[in-house]
Amino acid sequence: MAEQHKPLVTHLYTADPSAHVFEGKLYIYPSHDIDHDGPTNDNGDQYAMEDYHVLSMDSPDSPCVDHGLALHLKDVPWASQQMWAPDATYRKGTYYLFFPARDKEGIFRIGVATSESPAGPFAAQEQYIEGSFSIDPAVFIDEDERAYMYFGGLWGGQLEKWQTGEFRPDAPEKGPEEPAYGARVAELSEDLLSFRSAPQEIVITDEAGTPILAGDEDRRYFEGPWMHKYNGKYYLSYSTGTTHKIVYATSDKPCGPFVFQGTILNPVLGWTTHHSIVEFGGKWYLFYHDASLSGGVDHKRSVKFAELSYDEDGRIIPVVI
Ligand code: FUB
Repeated sequence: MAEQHKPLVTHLYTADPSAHVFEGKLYIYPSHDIDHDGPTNDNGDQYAMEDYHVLSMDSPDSPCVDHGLALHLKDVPWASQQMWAPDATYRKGTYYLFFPARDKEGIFRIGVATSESPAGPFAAQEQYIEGSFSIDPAVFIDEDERAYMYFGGLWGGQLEKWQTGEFRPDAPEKGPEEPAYGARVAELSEDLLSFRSAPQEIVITDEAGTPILAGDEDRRYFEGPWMHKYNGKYYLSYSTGTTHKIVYATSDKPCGPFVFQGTILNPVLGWTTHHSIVEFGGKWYLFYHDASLSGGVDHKRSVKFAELSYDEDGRIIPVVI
C-alpha cells in the first residue's frame, strides 16, 4: 500500500517523478537511478541512468505497480548516456514520453518516444527534437489544447552554455548581480514531436517586477520545472539547486513573466530535489524524491508523495516532511 512520505517502491531507486492521471489512475514517470563506480561531481556524472520504468497507482491509497522496462538507452538511436528526468503526456490515442539524454557529442538534448499504453513500452523517434537542448522537460497542455514544453537545468544540465543560442562549452558564467538564467519554454507542434517555435527564456521577477538575480540562490531558477494551473493561474514550480528548495512563481499567461511566490518544499536528504504536482480525485498531490532509502547516497534516490493544499488566496501551503 502506498503511504505519504514513504518510497513508492523499494526494489528500484527512482527519482524526478512526473505524475499524471491517465485512464483514471495515477501514472508516475521517474528516472531510474543505478549504482556505479564512476565519479561524483558538479557535472552530474553520478546520475548515470540507462532506462525508464513507469509506475502506477489506482489511487494514492493503492499499492504502487512497476510496469517494467519502458525504454532503454540502447533503443534510442541519437543518445549516448544519462537518461535524466522524463515527463509524459497524452494526445489522440498516443502516449508521449519526453526525456533528456546526452547525444553522441555529449550535449544534452530532449527526445520523444511514443506508445499506445501509458505504461509503455515506448518507441523512440530517430532524432531528438530539433532545436532542443539541456534537461528536465515538463509538458503542459492548456485548456485551449496548446501544448508547451518547459525545460532547462544549470551545471550538469548545461543550460548556462546556451546563452548565445548555440552550445558554447566555455561560456562565461553570469555574475551575481545579473538577471538569473531562465528556464526555457517552447510551444509544441500539433503532433507533439517538434517545436512549433524557438524556445523562449522565462523571466521570473519579484513582487515589484524586478528580475530575480543570478546571486539570489534562494529564489532563482536552477532546474526541474513543472507547470500546473490552479483557479485559472499558471504556477511554475522548480528547484533552486544550490539551496535545495522547491519554490514557485505565478502568472496569468503560460509563458510568463512569472512573479516569485514562495517555497513548496524545504531541502530533502540528498543534493537534488525534483517534483511534480497533480490533481487526483479533487485533491492535489506533490510527488518528490529524497535519498533516505539509500542512507543519503545522492544518485540512489526514491520517489515519494504528499498531499498539497492551497490557502484561500491560492498560495501553496509548504509541505512539511
Ligand atoms: O536525475 C538527474 C538530474 O538530477 C535531474 O535531471 C535533475 O532535475 C536532478 O534531479
